[in-house]
Amino acid sequence: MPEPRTILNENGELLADSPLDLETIQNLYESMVIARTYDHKASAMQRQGRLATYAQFEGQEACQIGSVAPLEPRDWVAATYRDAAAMWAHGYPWVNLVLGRTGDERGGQAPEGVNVLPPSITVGGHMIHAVGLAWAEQLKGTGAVALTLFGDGATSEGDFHEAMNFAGVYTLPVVFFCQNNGWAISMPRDRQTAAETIASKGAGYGVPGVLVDGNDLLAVFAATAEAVDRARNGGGATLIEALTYRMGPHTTTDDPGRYGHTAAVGMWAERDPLERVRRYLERNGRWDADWEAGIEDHAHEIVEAAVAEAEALPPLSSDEIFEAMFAEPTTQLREQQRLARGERAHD
Ligand SMILES: Cc1ncc(C[n+]2csc(CCOP(=O)(O)OP(=O)(O)O)c2C)c(N)n1
Repeated sequence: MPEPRTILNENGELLADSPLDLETIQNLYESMVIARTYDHKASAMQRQGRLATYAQFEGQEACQIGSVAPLEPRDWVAATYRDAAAMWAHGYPWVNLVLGRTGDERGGQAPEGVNVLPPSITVGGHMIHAVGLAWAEQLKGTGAVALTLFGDGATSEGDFHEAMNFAGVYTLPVVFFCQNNGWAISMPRDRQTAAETIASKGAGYGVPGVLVDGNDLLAVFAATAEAVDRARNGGGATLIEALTYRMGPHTTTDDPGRYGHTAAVGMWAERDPLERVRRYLERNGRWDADWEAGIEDHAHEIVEAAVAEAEALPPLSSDEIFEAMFAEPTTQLREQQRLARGERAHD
């Protein structure tokens, strides 16, 4: 197994030059703290019956915050049910993410100008969308790129092949970011593919593959920044495999104690992506307990405000539910809407 690219080791020491200055790292650390605060809050809300099924991302914060950080607002993010932090980091409001988990259709609508697709529940389907967006941007000559995040399990879907192949042939400005978190529900990574690494699959499509330490914010940032730069400058797609671990269950409906997931949690806890950055900042005189307490308070304020806003919204009427999906509702939806109103489906 080749060694993944690492810049910041577990003790918070640099193994190579940092791609970012200390102030930017402080800001990204704060984003990771906000993301984790949201993750804990959402899990608790699900337990209280205030959210439907929730997919935790604890342990994957460096992947999600670090990969989005090199993007410009004009770039696109197409991600999954587990990628709330990445979506938020590119402008998708927490309030929409909360709403989405209550089944409220308004959660799936990004505000105007926020180039983030709603989360894909269909494993792998959104990679195709990212390629379509990248193709459109290429045809328009805008210089915008698309970043798509997905799991190790998604690489076994036909969509992965189609997306990678098309992106390779058309030299599209897209970055494929695989968060290899060890599991696809109960399916371990070694049952997912016989390939030594997922990154190596890029070769079959003429797309460079990069293996990176997914719990290292700086390595994730550097690898993605290089891939984004390449894509923007006409060099085409890159496949990044970020090695990380899903610290919690697959979702709040999963019991990870029933398969081999839990044994590795302790080892991965020592590689916590936040702790690593915290140590680095402390070594460089940029972290102390007061500063931490301040950003944690701020994180709670942000998350609680989003929850309060989402829960204060009057629910959609049954009529509005039918309007939420398409600009022009389909004939079937119109029919269902008429039925819900108590009208006859057909005249
Ligand atoms: C097309 C499709 N098949 C199956 C499922 C059921 N399912 C939901 S999540 C999941 C595992 C996905 O694993 P991975 O891609 O590694 O992402 P992770 O959940 O680990 O982030 C499966 C099989 C689905 N949502 N969509």
